Amino acid sequence: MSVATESAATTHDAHHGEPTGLWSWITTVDHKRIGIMYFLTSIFFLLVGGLEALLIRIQLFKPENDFISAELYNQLFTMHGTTMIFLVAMPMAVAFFNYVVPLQIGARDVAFPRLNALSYWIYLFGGLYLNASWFVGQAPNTSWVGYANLTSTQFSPGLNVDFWVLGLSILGVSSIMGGVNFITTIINLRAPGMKLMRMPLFTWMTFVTSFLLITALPVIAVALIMLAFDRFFSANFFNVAAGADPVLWQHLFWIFGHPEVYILVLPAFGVISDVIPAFSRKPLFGYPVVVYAGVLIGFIGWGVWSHHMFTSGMGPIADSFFVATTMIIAIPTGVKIFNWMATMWGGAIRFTTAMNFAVGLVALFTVGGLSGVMHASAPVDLQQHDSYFVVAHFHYVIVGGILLGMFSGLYYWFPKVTGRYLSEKAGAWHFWTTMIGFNLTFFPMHFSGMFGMPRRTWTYQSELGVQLYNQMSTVGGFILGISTLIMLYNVLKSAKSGAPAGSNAWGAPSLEWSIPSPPHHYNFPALPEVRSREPMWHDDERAAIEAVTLAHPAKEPEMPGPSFWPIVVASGVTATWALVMTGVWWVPLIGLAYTTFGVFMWAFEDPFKHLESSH
Ligand code: HEM
Ligand SMILES: [Cu+2]
Repeated sequence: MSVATESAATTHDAHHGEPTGLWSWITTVDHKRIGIMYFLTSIFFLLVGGLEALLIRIQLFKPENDFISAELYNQLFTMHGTTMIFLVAMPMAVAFFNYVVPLQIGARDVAFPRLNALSYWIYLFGGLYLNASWFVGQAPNTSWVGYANLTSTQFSPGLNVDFWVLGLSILGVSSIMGGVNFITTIINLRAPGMKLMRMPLFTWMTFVTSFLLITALPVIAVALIMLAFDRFFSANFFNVAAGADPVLWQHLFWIFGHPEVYILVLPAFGVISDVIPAFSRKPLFGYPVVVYAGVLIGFIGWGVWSHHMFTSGMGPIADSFFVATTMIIAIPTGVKIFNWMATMWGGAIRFTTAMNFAVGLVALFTVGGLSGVMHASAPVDLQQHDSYFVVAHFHYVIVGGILLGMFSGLYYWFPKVTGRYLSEKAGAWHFWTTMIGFNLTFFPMHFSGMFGMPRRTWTYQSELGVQLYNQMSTVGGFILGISTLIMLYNVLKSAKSGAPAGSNAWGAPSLEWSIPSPPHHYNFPALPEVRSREPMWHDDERAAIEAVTLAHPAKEPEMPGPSFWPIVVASGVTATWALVMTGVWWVPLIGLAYTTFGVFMWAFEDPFKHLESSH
């Protein structure tokens, strides 16, 4: 396709026919806008969780410090972990699902646009509710895994655990609905010729992750409801005095919790499986193997949960079984790492910031993977469990593996979203401060852990000899904080004044690069026909596709109208759970009635009705 047509298409006002203003965002059902809102909200919570981490790090800067109280410390690490997992890492991936997946498969939106909006608003309200606990001075304080029977009313009489149980219950609703939406979208809304085995890897990993979402989240939902019954209605699911087994909670939590780590990491793997080929100018090496490895991880992820419980006394048979499955799951993961490296091998590599973050992920995730295989061995884990060694391990996989993947995706897709590139110069600063800050924070934790520093402990004695390691971690933490500010600056500045990007900003192979940047609100004027895995890399196929995707339709495709009801129902769902807190059985029914009203109005609303806009 000629350059002239391309620039003509990109200078065309992409927002034509699309209302602007606050109300249009509140009522939007456009997957692209919802994706942007998910992203910005998750960045907000990243700042909150990061601030909590820095307070923790200040406290641990020197032995026997009393910068913050022990009680506040408990709240800080609990909210830090809970925030980073449920309000940052998961929704940031969902931001990319939202923005990118429909564009990659040639769809105009997700299968259920209003449900999609509902997922977002529940996420926002659930996150705000959880953090409202700070304002009454009773933030959750029993760690992000909330082990029984610390969470019983006997040991946690305050509102802290109530906020946690109810907040996570609210958030789970959002995730499960998101999973349903993306499974349906990917099965039903692919453009002609977009066979499953032609889908970009990011869409594939979204698909696998969505199945994990709809299967794993219900497990924790059940556990949370049982805990809520214990707390609010004096049930005895986890009450040892009444004959309960507190280890039951650990099983339920980790049957959810381990698949959860793959819910977190598979989307990041998907991102870099698209980014590495794009910047190596080579198709992904062993595409089917990477797909199957992802699917396999999804399955085996269900059989390893008790590696979190080696110290709970399960006995040698159970221990051996979970040692074996845990080592087995390292295989498909290792396979992916080799495929990424083989993709780069002999390629014409361009080290853009997106590519740097992708390669950084491969390096750091490998470190975290290796320390993971170390404590996959039960006797070794007896030494490492609940020490800072484990904190080092999971930050290498979570920050090194997940957050870096999200940043790679940010630099990669930002030109599609805004029509402008992020600054590569600020990007280089962001990347290198992240790498330096991250390794300085978390590598020394391997040592402080091995020398006996327990995790989730307010302070330590100088005799332990871990002060230097802790000081390194604290300095590194602040460098990491600065790197986040650099990213924020880059995003805000480049959104306004970054270099303009064409429809295919990087010369990348997949379908999202065939439409203008930013896309029209209807994405595709007509559906293109896909004939291969890298449609934009085959000249004749690309020409045929762009003839469709860059064309100006005589009449714009009709899109679902905006709706006010998702935000109403979301506030209702949140209020219903939150009102359980009152402990009076009929009070939540008020929230339920309000929710029911919203659901009815939603059901009878004409989905294609166009609200009068300010436009
Ligand atoms: C995306 C980024 C991050 C994620 C997903 C994340 C996740 C987590 C999780 C799940 C925990 C466990 C909480 C618990 O023990 O209940 C944790 C603990 C911790 N995190 Fe992070 N974290 C992130 C970034 C950071 C940063 C930037 C720092 C330091 C500057 C940090 C420092 C810590 C510390 C010190 C603990 C241990 C608290 C304790 O148990 O004493 N984290 N993190
Ligand atoms: Cu696990």
